[in-house]
Amino acid sequence: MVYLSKIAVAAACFASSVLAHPGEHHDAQAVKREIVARDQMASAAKRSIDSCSNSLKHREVNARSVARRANIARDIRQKRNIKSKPKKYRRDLATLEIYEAINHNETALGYTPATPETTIFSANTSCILSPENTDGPYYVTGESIRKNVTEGQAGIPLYLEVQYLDINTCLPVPDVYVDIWNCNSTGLYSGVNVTGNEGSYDSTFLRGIQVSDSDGVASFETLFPGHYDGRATHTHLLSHQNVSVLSNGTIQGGTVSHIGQLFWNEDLRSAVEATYPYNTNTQTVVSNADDMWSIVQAENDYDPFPEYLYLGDDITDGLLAWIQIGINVTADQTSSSYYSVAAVLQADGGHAVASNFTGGSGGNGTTNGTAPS
Ligand SMILES: *[C@@H]1O[C@H](CO)[C@@H](O)[C@H](O)[C@H]1NC(C)=O
Ligand SMILES: *[C@@H]1O[C@H](CO)[C@@H](O)[C@H](O)[C@H]1NC(C)=O
Ligand SMILES: *[C@@H]1O[C@H](CO)[C@@H](O)[C@H](O)[C@H]1NC(C)=O
Ligand SMILES: *[C@@H]1O[C@H](CO)[C@@H](O)[C@H](O)[C@H]1NC(C)=O
Ligand SMILES: *[C@@H]1O[C@H](CO)[C@@H](O)[C@H](O)[C@H]1NC(C)=O
Ligand SMILES: *[C@@H]1O[C@H](CO)[C@@H](O)[C@H](O)[C@H]1NC(C)=O
Ligand SMILES: *[C@@H]1O[C@H](CO)[C@@H](O)[C@H](O)[C@H]1NC(C)=O
Ligand SMILES: *[C@@H]1O[C@H](CO)[C@@H](O)[C@H](O)[C@H]1NC(C)=O
Ligand SMILES: *[C@@H]1O[C@H](CO)[C@@H](O)[C@H](O)[C@H]1NC(C)=O
Ligand SMILES: *[C@@H]1O[C@H](CO)[C@@H](O)[C@H](O)[C@H]1NC(C)=O
Ligand SMILES: CC(=O)N[C@H]1CO[C@H](CO)[C@@H](O)[C@@H]1O
Repeated sequence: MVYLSKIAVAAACFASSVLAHPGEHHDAQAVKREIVARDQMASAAKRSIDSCSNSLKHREVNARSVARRANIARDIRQKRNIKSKPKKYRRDLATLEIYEAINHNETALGYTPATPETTIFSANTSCILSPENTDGPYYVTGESIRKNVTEGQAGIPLYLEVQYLDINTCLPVPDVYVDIWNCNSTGLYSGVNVTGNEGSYDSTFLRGIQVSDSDGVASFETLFPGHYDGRATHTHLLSHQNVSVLSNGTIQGGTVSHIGQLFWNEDLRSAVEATYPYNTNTQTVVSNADDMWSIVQAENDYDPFPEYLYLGDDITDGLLAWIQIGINVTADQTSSSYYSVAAVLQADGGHAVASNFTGGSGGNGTTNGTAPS
């Protein structure tokens, strides 16, 4: 994955008198088994995607993506009246600007098989299946289809574009309903009952669903996640297919084709954490390296970090981030132990669901960046 998950989740409730997220406790043996299973799955998917990633259609999709991202960056900057130059990190801004220029000229998007791949893959991003990862103990079903999930909370605005590609064809997958959730800038999730947010089943901040378009793209206006004890900073994503859309703007039924997490590059996380109100969070910060599963899959195959662009000079101007996620459209993760539902939101509010969360991955609080053997 995509990046999604090279890292898996980690977990670990560090021994502490204050456990902000006591539900996030994992069985080490179960985790080891699941990491092996996930690696096998990812490896099959990688072979699968390698066979089509050089196809003209796939490359055209990538070219359109570059143009679309450049457009989005321009639009948001205009909307927020940001005048300073955007900064591109992890990739050189020059590359983005080249594509931004190309974007005005549709002819230039007509890449041929002779176009160098490096020109087309603007982001050093290749689409590889993102290994499945646990959805953790805080997934809530019944959330609303909405793009802007911020509910006015304070934090760094994050415009997140997620593109789903079929690992067997390398083509975009439309009509994927994507559930997103992450903790807020001070480290708490909505919709669940955790220390600091007891019984707040009715809250919905930073949760919502978007559907992918013909280019496989779903995008959210959210906030960069904060951090909490025992886990590196991350954003959860869960993709549904073949769902029914209900008249009240929620979804029902279908399959869960992918469960994953996005991790955020350390430099970026530190820059965010230096701003208010992230810097008021007293929970322990866990680096990606210390999120025990991060080194398990430190291979070139997966890059769990989204690409990102500072929309202006200052990080508080917001970020545009994007990632491609390779999915197996015929898979259904609902019977996997990675799938666990904490609560369900209904017309009369949120309700807890008896938890069957078994961990999926993570440590037991005694490990520290050490891969299970
Ligand atoms: C559009 O792009 C094509 C292909 O790169 C180029 O030949 C043409 O001159 C461009 N037209 C304009 C108006 O930029
Ligand atoms: C991809 O990354 C490599 C190594 O960081 C860099 O040399 C190369 O220029 C990058 N390519 C693009 C298209 O950004
Ligand atoms: C998202 O919604 C909040 C209010 O819930 C609003 O303050 C904010 O401006 C919206 N964001 C965008 C990008 O429209
Ligand atoms: C994060 O959520 C908690 C629980 O709802 C709330 O008390 C806190 O104010 C929120 N943080 C921000 C920055 O809104
Ligand atoms: C929230 O969790 C606490 C501690 O586990 C428990 O005592 C309380 O009953 C729970 N509240 C609700 C509304 O589920
Ligand atoms: C995709 O999912 C199907 C159904 O679960 C499975 O049979 C197949 O092996 C998977 N493909 C890959 C590449 O993982
Ligand atoms: C866990 O609970 C959810 C929601 O009740 C259920 O759909 C799923 O099948 C359960 N998973 C397992 C592995 O039992
Ligand atoms: C949406 O409609 C479904 C079906 O009637 C219902 O079960 C669910 O509680 C409703 N959700 C909300 C948030 O109103
Ligand atoms: C945590 O996991 C380690 C390694 O598997 C094990 O040796 C240790 O006994 C476990 N500790 C607890 C409290 O479960
Ligand atoms: C965690 O791992 C790092 C790097 O291996 C090591 O330097 C550090 O001492 C470890 N911390 C604990 C508490 O074991
Ligand atoms: C069972 C079922 O309806 N599967 C469909 C789910 O959606 C994909 C496309 O998103 C179809 O290819 C499947 O046939």
